[in-house]
Amino acid sequence: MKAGFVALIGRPNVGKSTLMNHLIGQKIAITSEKAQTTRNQIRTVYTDERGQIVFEDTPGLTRAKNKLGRFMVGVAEKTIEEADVILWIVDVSEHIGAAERELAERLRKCRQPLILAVNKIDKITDKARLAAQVKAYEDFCRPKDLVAVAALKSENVELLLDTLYRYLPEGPFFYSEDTVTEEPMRELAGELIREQTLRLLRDEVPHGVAVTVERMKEREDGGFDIDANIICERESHKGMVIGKGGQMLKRIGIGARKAIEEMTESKVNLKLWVKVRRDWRDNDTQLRSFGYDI
Ligand code: GDP
Ligand code: K
Ligand code: MG
Repeated sequence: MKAGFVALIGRPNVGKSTLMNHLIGQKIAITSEKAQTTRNQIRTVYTDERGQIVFEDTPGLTRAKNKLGRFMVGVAEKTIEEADVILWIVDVSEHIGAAERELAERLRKCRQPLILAVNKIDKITDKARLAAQVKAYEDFCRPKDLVAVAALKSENVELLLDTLYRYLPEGPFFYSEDTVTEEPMRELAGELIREQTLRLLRDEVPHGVAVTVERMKEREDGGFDIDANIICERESHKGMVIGKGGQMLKRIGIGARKAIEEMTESKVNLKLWVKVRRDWRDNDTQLRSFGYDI
């Protein structure tokens, strides 16, 4: 049987987390149109008759502006070192930029096979233009193998799995056959709440948001009671999270509850509080208390 680790690498917003969710066929990693959505490493497991693939989603390797940023870059570096195969994801609708040049430089030092996933092919309808863009990325990235995909539509995701298996080593499984992730349920719930803040709030606010789940208790009837805090960096941000007459917090709560109900396949009763912790992104103690293992 084949078994190994695949690191998903690429600049922010190319669709790494979306692709991982569609590769395993389940939503584990949160996604949004904003950079820095993924902060921690998220590991998921795909098992079929051919073997087992452990995917490691990463925060993008961006320039760090604070301690949280430096932590995120460290996570990505460690993931690259531990991988058997590097899966580099690019957005076909964007031009090759400084981020790709920096990544190419970094990945040149890697001994592992480099597979290129050219994502978002649904965004270019002109066949000739699409082919030209794919070719440009291939010439630039010089991968061992290439698959053009549309992660959001699960297009060519099977083909990508076939390709990854080809480059994985033979070996025993790392996880039981039915493992999809080892992330604790309450952490996934916290991420789904943070995802709503990313989707509903203006840019600068969610980048300074952390979510802590204080309580996640299963009721007798199988539902869950959840109490969570939305932590922000400033009083002004707290005001925006709550919104006029509490409207924004209500929308965040409704969206998060639906997402957690889908994940747990149970009824959820969610209570949210909003708190301010000044500049927590540069505070070691607070970073740790919010689950960033620095
Ligand atoms: P990450 O930062 O690389 O993890 O990117 P995300 O997975 O968070 O995705 C960034 C944005 O791109 C989200 O709004 C996704 O819905 C979108 N996206 C991802 N894959 C595709 C795709 O195949 N086609 C299109 N049109 N959008 C996509
Ligand atoms: K994103
Ligand atoms: Mg991501």
